[in-house]
Amino acid sequence: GYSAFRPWPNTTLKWKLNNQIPKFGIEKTRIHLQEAFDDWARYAPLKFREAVGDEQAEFSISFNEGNHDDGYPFDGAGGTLAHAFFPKDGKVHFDSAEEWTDKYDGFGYNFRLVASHEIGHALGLAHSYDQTALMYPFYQLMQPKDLLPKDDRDGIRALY
Ligand code: TQI
Ligand code: CA
Ligand code: ZN
Ligand code: ZN
Repeated sequence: GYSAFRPWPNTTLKWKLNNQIPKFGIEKTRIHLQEAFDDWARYAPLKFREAVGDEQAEFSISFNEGNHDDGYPFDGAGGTLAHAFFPKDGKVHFDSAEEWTDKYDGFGYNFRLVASHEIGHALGLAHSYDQTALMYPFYQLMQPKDLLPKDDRDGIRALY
């Protein structure tokens, strides 16, 4: 319901993808991102859609390599995979040097899962101590077709 403390006060929030990696191309990347946003939209009064044309967007998403002028350079394959900043910054960056995948076979880093985790941060969620949570700060495969883990659902509902 309504809370004076919603980190993003609007109900509908827009996102914009600025670039792509050859591995997925633009269309797949857009689909995975919308799915990652929808992971959260299912459990809170929030709607996400891609910005159209030169419409202003709350979330600015890009793939970056090395130093990219926000003070948090990426580090090549391994190490940092991605980062996002707390509201109301809206930047979500992915290290383009990573082995991104859209499979759930344990090879590479699953783009949709990492994107959902980063969007959690961009929506105002911190890390969780619950090992089953998406916001637990260690990469682990989970099936996104299932519900988001209870800890994450509780977290987003508390904020929105
Ligand atoms: N990037 C860190 C992360 O997103 C960056 C970070 C550290 C951070 N502390 C933060 C961002 C506090 C916001 C608030 O957690 S990461 C994982 C996980 C990373 C790690 O590259 O280490 C995921 C990115 F959970 F698997 F460890 C995505 Cl899913
Ligand atoms: Ca890296
Ligand atoms: Zn960055
Ligand atoms: Zn994190």
